Amino acid sequence: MSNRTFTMIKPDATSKSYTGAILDQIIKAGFAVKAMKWTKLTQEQAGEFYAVHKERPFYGELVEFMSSGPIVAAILEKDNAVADFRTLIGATNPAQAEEGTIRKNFASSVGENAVHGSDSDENAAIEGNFFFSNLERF
Ligand code: FUP
Repeated sequence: MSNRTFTMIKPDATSKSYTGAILDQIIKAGFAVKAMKWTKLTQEQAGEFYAVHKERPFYGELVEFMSSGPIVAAILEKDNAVADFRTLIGATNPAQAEEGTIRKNFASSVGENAVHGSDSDENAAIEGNFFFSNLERF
């Protein structure tokens, strides 16, 4: 069990000005911000980030969407961070997400689902390293 996870607030949520409300919910749930940036992925960067989904039918749409506007990338710390953050954000499809979860509150569809959360300690480390150098973590 590691105490860090990685998240992105996705372009659908930043464009609807949900960034502050989502960060508020994350912090109130007990996560501490260890690194954070407001940035925009190129198509190439989005393709690389989601390379594990390359063969999936939604890959092209996913890359297009994730490079369509600004995102907030962050490394978060809490005991049991990966699992607890997945609980906080809810199911991939917001229609199936539990009441009160971030995706239930802010997402509109399975593609445009407001936030990303790492699915394992290993991927949390890989994804955090994709965005942040050691000089950008406190
Ligand atoms: P999650 O771990 O909940 O973010 O979900 P997945 O790893 O299964 O999917 C990664 C991203 O691919 C999702 F956030 C949105 C996108 N996706 C689709 O667009 N359509 C699908 O049917 C499944 C996922």
